Amino acid sequence: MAEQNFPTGNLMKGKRGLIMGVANKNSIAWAIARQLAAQGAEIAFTYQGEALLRRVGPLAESVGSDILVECDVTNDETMDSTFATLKEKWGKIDFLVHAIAFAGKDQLAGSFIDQTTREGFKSALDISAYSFVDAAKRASEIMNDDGAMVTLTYLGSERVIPNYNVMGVAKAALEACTRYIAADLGPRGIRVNAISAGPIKTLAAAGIGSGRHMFKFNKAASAMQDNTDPLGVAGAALYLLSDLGLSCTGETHHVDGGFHAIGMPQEGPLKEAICD
Ligand code: NAD
Ligand code: 0WE
Repeated sequence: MAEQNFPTGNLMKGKRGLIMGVANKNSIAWAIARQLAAQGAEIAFTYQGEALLRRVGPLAESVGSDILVECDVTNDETMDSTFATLKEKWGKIDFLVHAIAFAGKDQLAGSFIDQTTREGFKSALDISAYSFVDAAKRASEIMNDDGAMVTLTYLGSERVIPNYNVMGVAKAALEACTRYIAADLGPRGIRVNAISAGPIKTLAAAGIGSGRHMFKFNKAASAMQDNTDPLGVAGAALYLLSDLGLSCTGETHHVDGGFHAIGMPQEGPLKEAICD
């Protein structure tokens, strides 16, 4: 497998954890997995369904993982069996990565009020926000007292992004869940944070209609005038999941080239495009 090299180290040596949300080599969860593995972590993976095993199996194997469990977060039995497997094989864990989101395709195009149905709303919030509460509860029951959890979010929670629609509402809930889970587990020394990544070309970002425009706009309007590198997201996850992250909890940390910090972009290509 031709993958970028991560500098090796031992920031995660002796730590074991679960990564949920690898679909293929472009998944943000996979960049995180490689970064953690390069620092000595032992990793268990879940995959969503039989079809993804063909992709996730070889990836898991390449980082020396021997725990690979099928898990659909809407199916309690698969959640039960995932955490039962971890308890049986390892007893305790040290970290959890949650990188899961889904809304019906019909919800993610057009106007928010027209497109958002009761069922679409329920399912987006269930899969993209409640699943973190559920996984965090189960993980906390087998987590060592200095453990840590990370979830992935997007700026659409704080600001309106065209077509992101109900996913923005789900991410707002996910970030609020992060703070409440952090408060519950804080007394045990378990830290819980979210990383707000800028747009990255993954399976989840592939299906979106205005993709080309979105990547171009983010590049032009961000502080760094570039798109988000998944390696930066993986680096942030390493910080938050290792002991480097001590005392950081309940936080939503942006890794987006500074896009979130900009009110009006510098003069440049966007000005050229708007003014004549
Ligand atoms: P991805 O498609 O590689 O990962 C999404 C994962 O969600 C897949 O592995 C899929 O199997 C899983 N999933 C969906 N429904 C599920 C279910 N019912 N049960 C179990 N798993 C389920 O895409 P990604 O971009 O790496 O997404 C990972 C996370 O990062 C998501 O939370 C996403 O919202 C977030 N994020 C992505 C971007 C981006 O631009 N790609 C930016 C910010 C945040
Ligand atoms: O969180 C996401 C995407 C999550 C996602 C993607 C899909 C595509 C396929 C959730 N549900 C689905 N459902 C499908 O049927 N991102 C942060 C990436 C993303 O998605 C967008 C974006 C960005 C950025 C959708 C519209 C506008 C911007």
